[in-house]
Amino acid sequence: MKNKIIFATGNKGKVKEIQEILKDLNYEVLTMKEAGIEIAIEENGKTYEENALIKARSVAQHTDAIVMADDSGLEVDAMDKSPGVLSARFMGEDTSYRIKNAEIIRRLEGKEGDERSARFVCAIAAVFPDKSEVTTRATIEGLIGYEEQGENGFGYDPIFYVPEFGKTTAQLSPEEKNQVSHRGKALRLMKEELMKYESNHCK
Ligand code: ITT
Repeated sequence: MKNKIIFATGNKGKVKEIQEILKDLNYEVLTMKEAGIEIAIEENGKTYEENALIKARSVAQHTDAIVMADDSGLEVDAMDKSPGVLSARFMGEDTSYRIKNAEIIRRLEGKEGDERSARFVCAIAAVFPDKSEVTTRATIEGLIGYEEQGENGFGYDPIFYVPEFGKTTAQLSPEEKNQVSHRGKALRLMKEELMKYESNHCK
């Protein structure tokens, strides 16, 4: 039987990406819902790492499996790096991304080129069965587009333009996005941490 990693997220867009990126591991990757852990978590940290740890620790209280969590966001330089850690709550958690994306485009009216710079940031936290903890972080740099483009991905992807590809992250295939994204890179760093944990604990 495979060991389990429980991912403390309720975001379906993240789940798809995480399952794909971790599929080569010799672990069964379950969401907290699939693991039967349905708890409300208050994300009141000030940083991505704090929030990722808050989520992972909350779920780790209910299991002895490895628990991981993702906290991520979009930083728009012309908006003082907001929405940042508040990306899910920007204009209200239930507001559609069509409206949120339109508002960001509106706030950048008159800005050109590098004045539209932005990045996605992702912190991944892990709580291991011995309760040791580790976090990783990665980013992807881009520009805010002038209109939504693309149907893939989720959230702010349709307005996040990556100059190297000449496309938004919503126009990249899921495989291409995972290769270059904040989440793909942070999760691959976390895979290395997992290997270190295994080599120290499973002799
Ligand atoms: P969980 O806490 O349950 O994981 P959440 O959606 O509340 O889900 P966050 O607090 O980490 O997650 O919020 C991150 C938000 O940042 C997310 O809802 C998106 O709006 C945005 N975001 C993060 N990564 C993104 C990506 O790859 N593409 C598009 N938007 C992204």
